[in-house]
Amino acid sequence: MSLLEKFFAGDVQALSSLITEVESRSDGCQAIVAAIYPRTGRACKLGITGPPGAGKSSLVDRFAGELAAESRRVGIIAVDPTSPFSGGAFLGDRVRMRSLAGNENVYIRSMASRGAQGGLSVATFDACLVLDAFGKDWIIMETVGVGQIELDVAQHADTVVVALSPESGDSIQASKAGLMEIGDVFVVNKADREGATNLVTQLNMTLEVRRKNEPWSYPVLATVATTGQGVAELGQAVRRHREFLGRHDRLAVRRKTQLKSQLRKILEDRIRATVSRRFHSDPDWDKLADRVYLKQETPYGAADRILAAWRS
Ligand SMILES: Nc1nc2c(ncn2[C@@H]2O[C@H](COP(=O)(O)OP(=O)(O)OP(=O)(O)O)[C@@H](O)[C@H]2O)c(=O)[nH]1
Ligand SMILES: [Mg+2]
Repeated sequence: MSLLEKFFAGDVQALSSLITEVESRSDGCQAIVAAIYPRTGRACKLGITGPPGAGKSSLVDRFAGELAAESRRVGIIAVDPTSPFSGGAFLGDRVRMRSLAGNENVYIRSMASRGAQGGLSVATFDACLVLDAFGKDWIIMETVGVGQIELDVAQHADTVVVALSPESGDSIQASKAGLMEIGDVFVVNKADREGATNLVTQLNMTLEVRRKNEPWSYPVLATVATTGQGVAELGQAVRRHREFLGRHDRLAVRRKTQLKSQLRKILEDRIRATVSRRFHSDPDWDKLADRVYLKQETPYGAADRILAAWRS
């Protein structure tokens, strides 16, 4: 049986291998996506992001556990900003989802962002396609809300949950990182700690403008991931957002916007690859550099000529 046949037969090893392929951006990537693409689009995609240590993994652990108990099949991608490329199903320290270990309805995969640059966003998108085609009902992506790449990944989701905690000025961090703009549902986790009620109030105030201008309620929930308090309500809020998207075609609009940005990234990747390939192999570059050095041409003029030569 070929790898793809095994994959379609539900083989988890094959699932892992395909994700490894798309993560490495190997030449086989394109063929994989072509083979699975018609079977994608069914899964609910949830992104969860927030400052380091807010309790994202603990929340995912609980939420995914509830879904799995309802016989929902769940795929989790944890984007780990610290660990080097692992290539396998290695789980970084940041993925604390102990209760899910061994749960046959749940597949957890860690993807490293260090060294991946812009490719990570494209790779995670493809990894979601793989999980979707495998038959996962829910795909959950956890990212630390620190940089543009992580925000891009979170925005592949149909619903974005922003998780904060009352510690270390999380609300300030959230607005700096642009998290307030990308969230659909907000969570103040560690509600057992001092300052949680304050943070809920602050968030509600910040969200007032968005609530006025848009037809969604942008709920703010308090949770204690370690005990599970509030996690059922979080699940309800996520489902309500899903229903909201289902009305008036909003889900399709959102996904098309995501596809446009995916297309753009693929094009940028390809153009970057073309430039670096030609830069190393094209002898004309040396001649051009000579001309520019001798003031026979400006760098811009040379660049224009190169582009024109490529086009023809
Ligand atoms: N007191 C308290 N501690 C919590 C709560 N939720 C999580 N924690 C603890 O906070 C720490 C971080 O939790 P994680 O779930 O790993 O947080 P995270 O946001 O996934 O962390 P990173 O992925 O490293 O950014 C762990 O020690 C948890 O046990 C909570 O509601 N209350
Ligand atoms: Mg985590």
